[in-house]
Amino acid sequence: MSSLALINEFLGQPPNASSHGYQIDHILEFCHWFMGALFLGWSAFFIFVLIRFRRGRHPAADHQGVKSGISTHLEFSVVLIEAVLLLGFAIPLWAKRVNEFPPGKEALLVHVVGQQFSWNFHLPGPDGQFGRRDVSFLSNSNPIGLDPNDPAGKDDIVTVGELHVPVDRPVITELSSKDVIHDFFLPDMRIAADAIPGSLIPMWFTPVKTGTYEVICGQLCGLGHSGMKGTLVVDTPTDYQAWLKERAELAGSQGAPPAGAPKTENAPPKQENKPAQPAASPGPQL
Ligand SMILES: [Cu+2]
Repeated sequence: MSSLALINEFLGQPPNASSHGYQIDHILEFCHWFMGALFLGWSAFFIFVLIRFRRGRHPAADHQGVKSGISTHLEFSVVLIEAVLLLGFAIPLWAKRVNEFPPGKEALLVHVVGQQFSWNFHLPGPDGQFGRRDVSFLSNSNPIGLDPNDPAGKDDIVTVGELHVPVDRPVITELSSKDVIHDFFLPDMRIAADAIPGSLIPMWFTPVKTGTYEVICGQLCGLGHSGMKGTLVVDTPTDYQAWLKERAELAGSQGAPPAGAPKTENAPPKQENKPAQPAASPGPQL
């Protein structure tokens, strides 16, 4: 089986680094070999037909068509195998991914906000609480629109392009987008889900290998789509805690979010001015 699995590697798939990924890999292996067999079979049949029904041998068209039942049996077999793949393997695996989320306490929850053309990551910080987000607070220095007046958001960690997670712990990413539809794709984790403006879409995986992995956008989202990449760093628990501490200190020293905050804090009576802010910010929706 391991030599059969080389087909995935041959086709450029990176090694799996998640707990469920081997199941995806088995389906992919089977599909690749099956498609390879079909390609050879149909190609051979095509060449046979070209020779067998060449003009030299059949100057007049035959309107009877095929009389043998072999082609029907072959086609039925292909449909049967595909139905077993879909109903027996693909749909149950997909159902497990979308129905069986790990318990909230066990998992690490991260907000992921896509935008043209980068990924923003939002972690709750030491207090474990996410600060409120609102589109009216969006600015270049506050890319996810954190409410500067919400105490829960003071220690929140916001990073652009790089997400750290601990190994062997389930991660739930809640996906959204500020502009168009993106797709948060982690090829090494064998998982992807769309980030859609106005929706919060949960996705989960458990990284089982430490390392640095690629985050890409899986939906053609504009001219800069090919550059919409990020990094997922899977740390040991100790390294992860050290990273959290470093980021929390950074967030504490800068105050979260850095900009946007003084404007609203200094002018509480001018609440009416708030709606003017979204017009200045590039992202219309969060
Ligand atoms: Cu994108």
